[in-house]
Amino acid sequence: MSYRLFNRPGSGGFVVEAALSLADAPFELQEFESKPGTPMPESFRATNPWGQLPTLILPDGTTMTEAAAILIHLAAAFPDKGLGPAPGTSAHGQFLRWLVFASVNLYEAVLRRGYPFRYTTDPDGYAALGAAADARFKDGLTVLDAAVAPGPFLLGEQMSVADIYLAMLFTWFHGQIETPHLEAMKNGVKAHAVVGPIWRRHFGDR
Ligand SMILES: N[C@@H](CCC(=O)N[C@@H](CS)C(=O)NCC(=O)O)C(=O)O
Repeated sequence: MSYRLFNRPGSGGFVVEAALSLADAPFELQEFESKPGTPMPESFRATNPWGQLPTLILPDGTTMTEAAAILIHLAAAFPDKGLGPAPGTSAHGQFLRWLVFASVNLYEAVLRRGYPFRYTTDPDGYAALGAAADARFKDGLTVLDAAVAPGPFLLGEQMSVADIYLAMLFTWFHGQIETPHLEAMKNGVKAHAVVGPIWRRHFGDR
């Protein structure tokens, strides 16, 4: 029985693809060609009523959405693969804390910039909304940089799927920022033997 992952190159399913690969889980990838930052076709709502990627169909046919939730699930489903710390430990508390922080603050800021028409009915407000989203994203990255210190990864020496998620979000930021710990963490993710090739397929040398 295999997982089925819906995504498109450069979109949030990158981290799910990386997690499935680290878990050695069999999966089938269904990739859309549309560009990140553009809405999915309405017909995709038959698969995910919220119309977003990543969408993961589990081997038993259950549908999962929300990248952070999928990562938490996969880490629990493959406890021997080192995707995340053991549930109940304080490291796991940090793992959950920063995954959720990044999901509700950083990912959401990316969406405010990319899909402003969902956040205001006033087209004249798009530019201001995007600028405020970028500022919020930058503030979030600054907070995360301190959380990752001293590194090299969020939880120390051991990379988890939270690092891959944070590195993906960090890469989506187009502004200028000094976040040396996030930079080092991202380089560690890119250098990983399994994750590196997947990264390059999605993000090239970014
Ligand atoms: N809250 C969702 C956000 C997912 C999301 O926004 N995905 C983007 C791709 S990176 C998407 O599907 N965009 C198309 C759309 O929103 O119509 C998550 O954390 O997984």
